[in-house]
Amino acid sequence: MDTRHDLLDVDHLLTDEERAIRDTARRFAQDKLAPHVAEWAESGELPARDIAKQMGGAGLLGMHLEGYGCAGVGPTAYGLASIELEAIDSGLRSLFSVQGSLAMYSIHAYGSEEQKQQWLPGMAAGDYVGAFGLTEPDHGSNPNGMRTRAKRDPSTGSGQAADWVLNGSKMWITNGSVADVVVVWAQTDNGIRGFVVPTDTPGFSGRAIKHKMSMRASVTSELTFEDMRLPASALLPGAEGLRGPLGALNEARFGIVFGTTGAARSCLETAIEYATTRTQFDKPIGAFQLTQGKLADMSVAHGTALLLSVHLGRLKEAGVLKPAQVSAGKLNNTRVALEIARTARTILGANGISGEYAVMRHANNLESVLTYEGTAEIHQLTIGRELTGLSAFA
Ligand code: TGC
Ligand code: FAD
Repeated sequence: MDTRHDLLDVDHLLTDEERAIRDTARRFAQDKLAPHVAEWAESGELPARDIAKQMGGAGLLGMHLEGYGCAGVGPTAYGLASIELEAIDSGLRSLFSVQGSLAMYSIHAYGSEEQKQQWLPGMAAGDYVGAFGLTEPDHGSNPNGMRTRAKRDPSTGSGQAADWVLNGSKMWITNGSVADVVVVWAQTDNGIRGFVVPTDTPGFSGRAIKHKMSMRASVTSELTFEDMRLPASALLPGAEGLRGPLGALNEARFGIVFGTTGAARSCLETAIEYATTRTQFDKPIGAFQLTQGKLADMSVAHGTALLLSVHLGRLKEAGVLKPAQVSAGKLNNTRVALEIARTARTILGANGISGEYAVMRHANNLESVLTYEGTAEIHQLTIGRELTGLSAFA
């Protein structure tokens, strides 16, 4: 156990199998992603399809799902893999989360047997890239108001289930413009429903959003659907209402609880290394009490965030994890990671803003993580509702 990276010995709480999965994910992340990530972030160009293929080959995509080519590992092991990816870059963990926990989970949990057979093995292998379209330009925190609409087409021949016609747009969709398949949430005459949409369907278009100052090593897109005809079999039969997308979000938010501690760990490691090698006033800056105070606070905050993650992992394994507890983990650990990244930035002085170190990239990414998968305020309100029984959303 290395107290520099795990002060509280959270490693002690893991099983041998979980440590082995964590070590495999770490090797993959260090060997295949770390050498290239600064260049991807600098250029704003991510070879997402190639990376998905590599993640699939390493058994990471949909690793927490059972069957259909997925490994079926436990929640904590899945969380540990999220940490190793986010220690490299939140954008790479996003690719993994959206594929496994949003797109694949939705098909796995709500799909027909035919949909599962058609998509999941290829998505697990990384041959197909998936995306999840909930947010719209005018509806982010309140997806209930979404305008994307799926209507039954009355002209469909008699005796067969009616086709659907999809119109609308989605915004800020991770993997969207490089995806093979998007799980799209839309209003129907019977409330919000999910559709499995192959991106080669006529009427689909995707555009990558440029000029991002955060999540530069991630593909983020605007998607448009114009009179897209989908067969009746595109509907996810098992999801009705907002419960469908929120159930998938619960899975992805759980991964973020762990993942953000990876970004925090990376910043802490960099800050310790820098503080022990950078000299000012004839001393390593790590010998100044103010620097040690920062490092101590960062390490305690990282350790307690990691402990919280493993605790929530154990609750999930026991089948008793509540959405408000996931909100508590996402809210706390994202804030903690952002604070650690900002403090690490100060320890590195001017070097803190350089792309040669990862801390500013992590800090900028974590600003997105604070907003996506439910903003910090939405998670505060979710916890507030749990505590008071009163909804303050609207
Ligand atoms: P509300 O009445 O609370 O719930 C509607 C129905 O959903 C059920 N439910 C949940 N089910 C599973 N997990 C959860 N976490 C759930 N939360 C609620 C609930 O039981 C209810 O079911 P039923 O059967 O009774 O109808 O809904 P509301 O309208 O009050 O809205 C609540 C609110 C504001 C919290 C919700 O709209 C929300 O979470 N908004 C935030 C939207 C959001 O998170 N968007 C994320 C888009 S995807 C993304 O950001 C991907 S980023 C890329 C990456 O992951 O890396
Ligand atoms: P808004 O909802 O407009 O919120 C703006 C501000 O108002 C926030 O501070 C918010 O907390 C606050 N606010 C809103 N309502 C309330 C309230 N009731 N009480 C108090 N404060 C409130 N979405 C997807 O569907 N799929 C994806 O793959 C995806 N990937 C993303 C990737 C990135 C890099 C980013 C940045 C976003 C992504 N999103 C994705 C969208 C993300 O989920 C939304 O940005 C998020 O849900 C917030 O929506 P909004 O940006 O429209 O903000």
